[in-house]
Amino acid sequence: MPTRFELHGIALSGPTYKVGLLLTLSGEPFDYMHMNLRGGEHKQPGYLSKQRYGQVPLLVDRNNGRHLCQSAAILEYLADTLGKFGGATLDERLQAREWLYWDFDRLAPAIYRTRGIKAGFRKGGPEVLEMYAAEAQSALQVLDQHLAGRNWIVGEGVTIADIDIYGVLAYAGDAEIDLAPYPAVTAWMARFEALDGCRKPKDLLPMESRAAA
Ligand SMILES: N[C@@H](CCC(=O)N[C@@H](CS)C(=O)NCC(=O)O)C(=O)O
Repeated sequence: MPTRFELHGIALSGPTYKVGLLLTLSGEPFDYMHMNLRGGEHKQPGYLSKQRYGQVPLLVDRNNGRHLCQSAAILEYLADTLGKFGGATLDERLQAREWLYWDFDRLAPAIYRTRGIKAGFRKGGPEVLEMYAAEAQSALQVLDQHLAGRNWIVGEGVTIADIDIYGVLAYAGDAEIDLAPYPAVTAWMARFEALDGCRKPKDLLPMESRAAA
């Protein structure tokens, strides 16, 4: 039987990492297709017909031919279809979704874009870096207060909220954002990293295409 999932992305992409992380934590094998972004592969009509935004990641579910875009929406889809990490109740599910929206509004831009500037992928001078540092700080304060006295972001178990937000904070070091002032966040990250199947970005996605083992 062919592998169910096909993930298109690049190893350096945080949003691609999040999707690979959920699949890996679920023990779900996937074929990985490296995209040549420098060569503009993601802007070719064939790819655009599956990923309208011309971005990575793209997840293909071969069981039903669906093409899924936007990492947060993909996490929700996988939680639904695999019956994992979606939250134990409707309220938990709604809260997890709230955190996904919050992440892409408040946390991810500051961390991912600072990382991009530091790595030379994005342009940005000291004022921009200062703005993102302040945004990251304010988002991290919210998260730290929320996590104080809790093991996971929502309810009693790991949900897509944890996977999504870990998938951003895994790059805090690259962005040179110090997490030491946020002890509840660092304790939660250590708990997350101890999960079976958890891999750091550099250990999860290869620099080339790879068929599922
Ligand atoms: N909101 C999107 C963001 C995806 C994204 O920013 N992808 C980047 C790589 S990390 C990309 O494809 N950049 C190329 C482009 O936008 O042309 C998601 O979460 O999937």
